Amino acid sequence: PNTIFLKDYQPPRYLVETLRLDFDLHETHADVRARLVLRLNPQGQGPGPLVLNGQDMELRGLRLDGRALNAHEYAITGDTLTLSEMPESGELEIETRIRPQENTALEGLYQSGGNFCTQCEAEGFRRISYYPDRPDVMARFSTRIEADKARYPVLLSNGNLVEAGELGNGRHFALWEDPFPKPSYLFALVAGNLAQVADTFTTRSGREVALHIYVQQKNLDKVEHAMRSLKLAMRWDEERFGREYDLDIFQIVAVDDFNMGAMENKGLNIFNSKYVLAKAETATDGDFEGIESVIGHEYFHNWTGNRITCRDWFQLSLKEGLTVFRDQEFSADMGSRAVRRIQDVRALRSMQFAEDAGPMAHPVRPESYIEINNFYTATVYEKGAEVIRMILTLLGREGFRRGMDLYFARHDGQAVTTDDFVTAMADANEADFGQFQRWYRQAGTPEVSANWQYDAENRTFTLTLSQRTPATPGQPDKLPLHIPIAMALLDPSGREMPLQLEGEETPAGTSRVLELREAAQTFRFVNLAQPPVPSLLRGFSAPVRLAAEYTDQDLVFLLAHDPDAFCRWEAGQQMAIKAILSGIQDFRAGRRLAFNEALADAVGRILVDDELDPAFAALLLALPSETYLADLLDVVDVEGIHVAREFLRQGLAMRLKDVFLAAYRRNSDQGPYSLDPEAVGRRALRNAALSYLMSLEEPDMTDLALGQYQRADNMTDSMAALGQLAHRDSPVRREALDDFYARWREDALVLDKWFAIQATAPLPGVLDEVRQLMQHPAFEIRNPNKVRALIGSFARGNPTGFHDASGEGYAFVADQVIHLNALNPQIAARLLGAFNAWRRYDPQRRALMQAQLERILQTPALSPDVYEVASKSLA
Ligand code: BAL
Ligand code: ZN
Repeated sequence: PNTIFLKDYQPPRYLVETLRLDFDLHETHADVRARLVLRLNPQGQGPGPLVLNGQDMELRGLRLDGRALNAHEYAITGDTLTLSEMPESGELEIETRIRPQENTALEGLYQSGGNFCTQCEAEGFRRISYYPDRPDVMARFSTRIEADKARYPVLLSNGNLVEAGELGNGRHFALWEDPFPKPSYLFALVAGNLAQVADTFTTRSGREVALHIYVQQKNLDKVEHAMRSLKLAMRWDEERFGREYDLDIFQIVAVDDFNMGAMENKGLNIFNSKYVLAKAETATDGDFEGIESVIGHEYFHNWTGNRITCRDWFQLSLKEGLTVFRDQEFSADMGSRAVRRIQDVRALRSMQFAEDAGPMAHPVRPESYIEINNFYTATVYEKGAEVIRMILTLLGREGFRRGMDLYFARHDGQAVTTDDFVTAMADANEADFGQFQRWYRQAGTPEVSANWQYDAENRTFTLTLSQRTPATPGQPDKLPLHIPIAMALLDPSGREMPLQLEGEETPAGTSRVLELREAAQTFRFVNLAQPPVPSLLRGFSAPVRLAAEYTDQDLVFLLAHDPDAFCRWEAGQQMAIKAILSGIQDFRAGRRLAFNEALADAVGRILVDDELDPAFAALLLALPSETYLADLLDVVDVEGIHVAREFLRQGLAMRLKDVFLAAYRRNSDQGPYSLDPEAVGRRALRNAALSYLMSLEEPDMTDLALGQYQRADNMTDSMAALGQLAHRDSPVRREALDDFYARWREDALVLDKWFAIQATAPLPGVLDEVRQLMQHPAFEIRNPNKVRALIGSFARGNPTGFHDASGEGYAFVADQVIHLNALNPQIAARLLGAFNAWRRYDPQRRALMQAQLERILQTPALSPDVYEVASKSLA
């Protein structure tokens, strides 16, 4: 397979002004006619051959300005069609036949649940028609769809419906026109038997927009939350960023078979049904939050992604990092900002930090790829969002808005680069982001060290910050980054002290952002009558690993007093990490594990603190994930991490059983189910308490969980209880799982939870259960949600199962990767990512994982997706 390099970028030779698509949909195939009005790109390389992309299709007609082309006038090689002679302008008509019914890769046009739908990002359009399938070719599309009316009563595409009608012989048609030029990756088509929920939204300039959400008839009662989220997102983008919706209609279609979460096609978003369908009985609070954020995310793409798109796929973070940042801000404004921030940091640390430390590490703007599908990563998305957030931190809210306004004004209708984005930010603020641009180019998670001294005599506090970014594949040496470190100094009562740097005449506020630009820098604060405790990296102001010289007392103090919620939470995490790491050492040395009593005091105080937001309290109680702990060790100790973490949980539960029980009960009498943040927080806190209580492995605690499971009127409480019962070897385990299945056997999304809960059980024999579940009638290997729920959860969410010393977990997952390679390469490559950290394990596990990677690499007909991940892992 070929490697594509950013440095080889060339503007397109020809542009497409308009594209007319005619689809004739049948039961065994689809016929597609494309008419492209082409003209020479004045910014291109001048006249020459026209190269179009196309894959898995049969060419049935090719005409230029009405004349059928002879065989010697074009050539099809591999996945391209080349016209040797192309005039400066002309109309090219291409007829192709494709087979959506046989498309298991779920890219291009395919079928899901008997309906037709599309997924074109990144390079799926080339499976629909020959076309310059690259984001810098933006055309005005019109799409006519013809199909059997009884089977496919709903016919949708991008833009506005301009005509529809009957055709006799049971067929009908619809014609859609999208007035906004767009790249092919934003094309969408849906034809199916779907029910509609309709609403309207009035934009701030008074235009009425029709909002239509399409789902299967049986799911009509699960759409309300998605519709509400959409309207909130539309209002929020007007208020926060001045962005108004631009078409008369906005449509969302939910499909069950989807590789990603959702897709932002212009005016016709297609969603994985997981991110649309919810009601209290079937969806957890986390699902509701996920829907709000993904609905927002796809809607926000209308401006950051669609109106302004990427020049090439190396610029993916231009739209994804920015849009994740926007959806994070949206969710923060809809609920608790502090809670959302901590959740985002947890996700970043457990996924992106691991990616940055592994063989697939790449910059936010990669320099090369084999398969672009492999670069829809936590680095491009979540680290990309952190980079945007740092710009906000450096410029302040108003300056950031000025930069966004200039970006929209300058680049609307264009396909641009991350450099263009940063330049707009800099220009609007007369700021220098030259060094900052390294964040886009350098891979790896920077390590920032902080140490300090208080000089009582001179009343000064000297803070030294230094930075270093570890080597990553292809990037041995790194330059210093421009890192915003938000900070404050706390007096012994926890109040922020006035901050005056040496050389400043007066103090400037009580919290500020230090700009670390050098490898090491010293900041001296003056006029401090008492020794402060520094509060550093407030709000997680940069995506770095901070090593700060805190004593145990400092951490206790910060956990109790820091006004910054992130730093407060982080102090608790650091205490837990210290305790677990020391437990791992004991475990390795064959010693009895020692319990740190200071932690029990701290947790006890959290549990009785009535002032705390319960959602925040629940986050404080959540122990660092096994994945994040693994990331902190030089050599991952699978058993040690699990044992030490459970020892801490059980130790806390033993010492604080009554307090946990009281917190459980206090947060139980909630009255009728509600989704307001207070009620969500109370459920989170009570279920956190339950997880500690269950670690006691006492029969009355099992009864508590069973009672909760039986009485629950909502999926959050039901799943929390079932998870506890299913993850312990209790006599009621099987009974509860069977009961859950019997109750939800008709609901595919709920069954995904049932699969995942079993796949993540830290119990012996789990792999056999997973194998059996693959034979279950509700399991379907062609459905990505099922693969993620069962196999993905085992590979990534069950460290003791996947890394079982026998190596059977590895062999099993490798078998599935090989099987999926032929069906759905994107999903296969994602699953294979579970092996990425193989070099960080003990020699036995390392050898076992390496052998599986080699076996995969030797598989015949390996997709570029799987080839890239396997070969880079072994490199
Ligand atoms: N553009 C792919 C799906 C998403 O990030 O919205
Ligand atoms: Zn996106």
